[in-house]
Parts: sequence; C-alpha cells; structure tokens
Amino acid sequence: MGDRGRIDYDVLVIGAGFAGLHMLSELKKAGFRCHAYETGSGVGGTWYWNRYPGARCDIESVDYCFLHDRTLHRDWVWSERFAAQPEILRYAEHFADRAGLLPLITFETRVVAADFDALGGVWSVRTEHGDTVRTRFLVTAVGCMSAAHTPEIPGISRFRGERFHTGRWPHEPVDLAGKRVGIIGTGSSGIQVLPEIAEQAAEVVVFQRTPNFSVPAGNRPLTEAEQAAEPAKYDERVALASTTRFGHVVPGTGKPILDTGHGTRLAVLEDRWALGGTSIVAAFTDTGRDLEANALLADFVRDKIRATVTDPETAEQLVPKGYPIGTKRLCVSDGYFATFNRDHVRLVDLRAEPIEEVTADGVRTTGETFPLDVLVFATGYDAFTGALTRMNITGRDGVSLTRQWEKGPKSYLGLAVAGFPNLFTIAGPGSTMVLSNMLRAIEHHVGWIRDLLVTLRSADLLTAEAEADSQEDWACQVAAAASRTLYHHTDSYYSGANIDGKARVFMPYSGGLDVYRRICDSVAADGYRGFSLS
Ligand code: N01
Repeated sequence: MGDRGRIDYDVLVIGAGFAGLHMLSELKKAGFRCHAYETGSGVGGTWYWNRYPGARCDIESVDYCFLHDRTLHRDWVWSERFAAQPEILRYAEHFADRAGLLPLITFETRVVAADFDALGGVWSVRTEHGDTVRTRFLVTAVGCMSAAHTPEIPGISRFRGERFHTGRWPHEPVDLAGKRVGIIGTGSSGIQVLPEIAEQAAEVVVFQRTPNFSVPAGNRPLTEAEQAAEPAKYDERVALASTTRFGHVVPGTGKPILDTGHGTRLAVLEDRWALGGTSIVAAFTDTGRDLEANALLADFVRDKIRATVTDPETAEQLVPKGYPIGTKRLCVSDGYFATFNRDHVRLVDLRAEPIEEVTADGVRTTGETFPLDVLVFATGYDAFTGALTRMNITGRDGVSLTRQWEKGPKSYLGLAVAGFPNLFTIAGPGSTMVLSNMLRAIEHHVGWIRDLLVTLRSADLLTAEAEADSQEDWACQVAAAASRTLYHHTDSYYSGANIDGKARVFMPYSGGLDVYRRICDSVAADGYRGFSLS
C-alpha cells in the first residue's frame, strides 16, 4: 500500500487568517484531525500582511468581528469606530490563542502544490520546504486579496531606492522622514496610506491612473457608553447577519433618490457625509441599480472633492468621471483629498502622462522625471483567484485549476469546484466575498463546510464533489445577479480587469449575503443538492 494508504489529516486548511482560524477552530471542536499551513510567521492573514501606515478597516469594528461565540463578542472591547490594523491583528491573535489553535498551525510554510489522488480519494499537498502531507479534505482559506500585484513597469528592477507593496509592508517601522516618496495606485490602500506618508515624508508624488470615489471615515474613539452597550446588541447583530444583504445593517431612508426632493436629498447626503463610512451608498434604494439615481449621488461626492481641494486643476484631476459610484470599491479615508492641499504633495495624472519607465533614481513619465527615494506600490491584487491559481492545484484526471479557470472561474456556490473532489474554497469566486461583510461570509462558509463534513462522516461517506451542471447553473446565477447591478459599467478587479490577460468575468455573487445564505441552506436541506456524495 505504501504512501498511498497514509492519511495524515482528515482536513488540511491552507491559510491562518480569519477564515482559516475559524475553520480550524470548528474542525477541532467537531473532532476532526486537522492542521493548517500559513505562509506568514503569525496568524491574521490580511491583517498580518497589510501593515502599511493608515491601514484600517472600512467596516465598523463592532460589525467586523466574529458573532458565532457570545463570550468572545462580550469580552472583546474595540477602541475605535473603525479599528486600525494592529488592533484587528491582536483580535485575530486573541481568537487563535483562546481556541488553542497555535499548535495546529505550521507557520512560514507556503503550499506550492496540491494534487488529488483519485484512487485513494486523498489530496497530496506539498509545501515550499519539500514536505508532502496527505489529507482527505482540503480547505482553502487563502483570502480574496492576498496575491499582491505589482505591475510590470519597464525598469522597475533598476530602482535603487526602497520599494514596498502595501500588502507586503515590512514588520519593522519604515523611516520616511526627509524622503521623497512616490505612491503608485489610488484604490483603498493608496487612499489610506497617503495622508500618513504625507505626515512623514519630505515630498510625496501620487501617480494616479483612475481617480476614485472616497468618503470620509469619520473615525473616532468609541465612548465608554458605546462599549458598554455592545454586549446587549449581540442578539440583534446575530439576527441581522442572516437577514441583511451585507451581513450587518446599513440604515437607509428606504426611499429612491429619484423620488426625493432636492432639499431633502441634499440634507440626507450631507448627514451621511458628516457621519462618515460607506453608509452614504445605502442612503437611498436606487443609487446601486439606476444610472440616473447613481449620478445624483456621484455628483454630490464630486462637489465635495472640488470643495476640498484648493487647486482647481488638481481637484478636477481627482474627480472620478465616466463610471458609477460604488462600482469600484468605495474608498474610505479621513483626509485623503485634503492632503493634496499640502505643499509637498503632488498629483500626477497618468492618463495625461503615462509612466514610461522606472529609472535607478525615480519614475519617468511622458511629461517629466520624478526623483524618488522610496516607491510604494498600492497597486492591488490578483483578486479572488490569484492565491488559488498560483498554488498549482490539480484535481481529478490531473486537471489543473489554473487551466480550468483560464476563461474565468466557475464554482458551485463559491465553495466547491467540479472536478476537484473534497476541495472547499472559503470565500471562493462565486461567493459573496467582498460584496458583504467578510467576517459574516466567513462564518457562514465555515459553518456550512463543517456541517457538510460532519454529514459525510455520520453517513460513512468519503467524498463530496460539485456536479458540473450545478456549477454551470451557479455561474449563470452569478452573472444574472451582476446584470441587475451597475457593476458591469466599470472595469475593476471584480471582473479581473486590473490584471493583463485575466479573463473578464464578474466574480463575486452580488445577490446579497441573505439570499446567498438561503440558497446554501436549501442546498444542504436537500441532501447537498448539486453535489455527488460517495
Ligand atoms: O487595490 P485596488 P487596493 N499603473 O486594486 C492602480 C481591500 N482593502 O489594494 O484603477 C498605475 O483597489 C489602480 O489603477 P486603476 C478593498 O476591498 C480594504 O487599493 O486600475 N496604476 C488602482 O488605483 C479594496 O478594494 C481596505 O486604473 C496602477 C490601484 O493601483 C481591495 O482591498 C484597505 C497600475 C489598485 O487599487 C484592494 O485595494 C485596503 C499601473 N500599472 C484594501 N496597476 C479597507 O479600507 C494598478 N494601478 C478595509
């Protein structure tokens, strides 16, 4: 029988961010032999890697935390309305510690290949250190935004200064005092990091390709009264997790903006602007699905940018045009636009003067050369699929996942892939992913996968595989849900448009976490309809 008969684990988890930690914890409680591999030297995933100055969540702390455990919720007290990276990382560490997970995780170990052995019905998983383990089930918890993307700009390797990607920020403090810093990219990361870098650096040049909509966070410390009131809100939050589109409540007027008079409309939007956070996009019911309605909201935000940035030319370059607000991830940052009023901060519009090359000493555009000591790449991720397709996963008959997804990823419910038995993908493409509160989505996916594994074990079954027809049907549902939104009006990482050569397919399920949960529940209640179990 040799190696074929060896099975090291019932379930191997890849990744020790929130998804991997919660999965591991549930598997441990359910009595499975389980283990996790993690590339980093600690837990936390996104919040382990994104240590750039200003990194902070854009969902309120009291919503961006686990709810499956009342005691955990009661005992953890958040300090700010929107928690900063170090506090969220501490929360992840606290979670891992409390659940006794550290002995179950091998750190600094990247998985470099996973092959399904159809004869044994077992996954063979190889690490960067050359070890191979065999596991009955494999669960990926590798994150939607973990495969950092640095564009191939000519000359990039010649740069003699320091180079950082926001998603791979060093653990040691980076001293930017007196330095000339270039930031490439103006998505959520670029927009968050700029005000902080501008505080330290002597000069900052922001290289912007697409202007982005950004709203103030309105961050502040939570009051003692707010902190004390939180445990009593637990039951309500749990209820909202399954009955709302995002997994938490984003209160709105319940009215269409198009049916709202100018004065009231303005008053509501001003109120939301002052409140801060993304609630402005939920203020009215039609701004996410009707272009005319969306334009009213977008114009409000454009006017705010013009009113904030004192140089009219810079302001106009910063104003997003040509795509609806909310169809790229809405950015949240206190002080982003105002930072351009500082004398040592300059905007370069790459649409007018594209980058020609990175030189040894800076960046040369078609218009000018910018001497720089530090280059910050806030250029995003090969989102949703990159971490999976970079891992060399092969399923039944040696079919490669990367090859299978060449024309765009297809999955069943975002949780499983036909041809890849016993592989489960937490927050995989086709799930609600970043279009909902990630922690709510993770709790749902983990619970659902755990229940399926327990069901298999109870029935003495060894294999679950998504059926190709169910997968096709789900891909149609993902596309149909997107077609009812405004997302398809915009090129973004949601559809793979940020990576050269990547298939253009809208990847997240945009029908809402509440609807998604009901679908997954009905699949389970129906004996895991769409899976073949054996
Ligand atoms: O990445 P992005 P991100 N030359 O892909 C530009 C989450 N997150 O790291 O738009 C010049 O959004 C690119 O330009 P364009 C959140 O889900 C959350 O900022 O493609 N520029 C864009 O401006 C977020 O959505 C928080 O034209 C180039 C930028 O780089 C997601 O992570 C904080 C370029 C990339 O923006 C990703 O955000 C941070 C090139 N060759 C992240 N290539 C919170 O607030 C790319 N760009 C919780």
